[in-house]
Amino acid sequence: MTIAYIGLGSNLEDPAHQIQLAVDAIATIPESKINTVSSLFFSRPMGPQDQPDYMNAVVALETSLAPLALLDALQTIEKDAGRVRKGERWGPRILDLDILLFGDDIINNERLIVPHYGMKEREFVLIPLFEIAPDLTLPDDSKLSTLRNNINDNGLKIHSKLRYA
Ligand code: PH2
Ligand code: MG
Ligand code: MG
Repeated sequence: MTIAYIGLGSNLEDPAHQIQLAVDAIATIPESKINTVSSLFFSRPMGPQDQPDYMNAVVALETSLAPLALLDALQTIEKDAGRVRKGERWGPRILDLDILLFGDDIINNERLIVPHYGMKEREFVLIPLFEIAPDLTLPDDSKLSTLRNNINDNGLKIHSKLRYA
């Protein structure tokens, strides 16, 4: 069993509802069990500013799936939520599910890069992750608590709690 941390984001079609539906869907992934779910956070868009604000959260999932099998499951959930991939970098999306960490694995292939390349610079990842795993150390030996203490919160705030089984 490995603990995978998954970042959830949405800024279209009732983002808070999309994130709750995504947590419900993640709970049905085979060979896996949700360990912890962060609060639901309101966040300002990174990237183009002419897009709606986001909701973000992080889920800790205990899984015996291989990383690419987990990625397949997450991409199926994104698709079922109605996500259409438009070219725009950092553009608006109904649902984004990113594998942030997969245990201490370092993964580099055409489909998947773990740890997530942007996670150390993103308050909407570090702060929810710190909420559920304050003692975490990343595969490069950096401490999450240090990263969290040095990040600007950019107006990030707790919106509500998420339900999970
Ligand atoms: N995701 C992006 C682009 N910008 N901004 C916020 N606040 N939250 C996100 O999850 C996010 C973003 C692309 O993945
Ligand atoms: Mg993303
Ligand atoms: Mg993504």
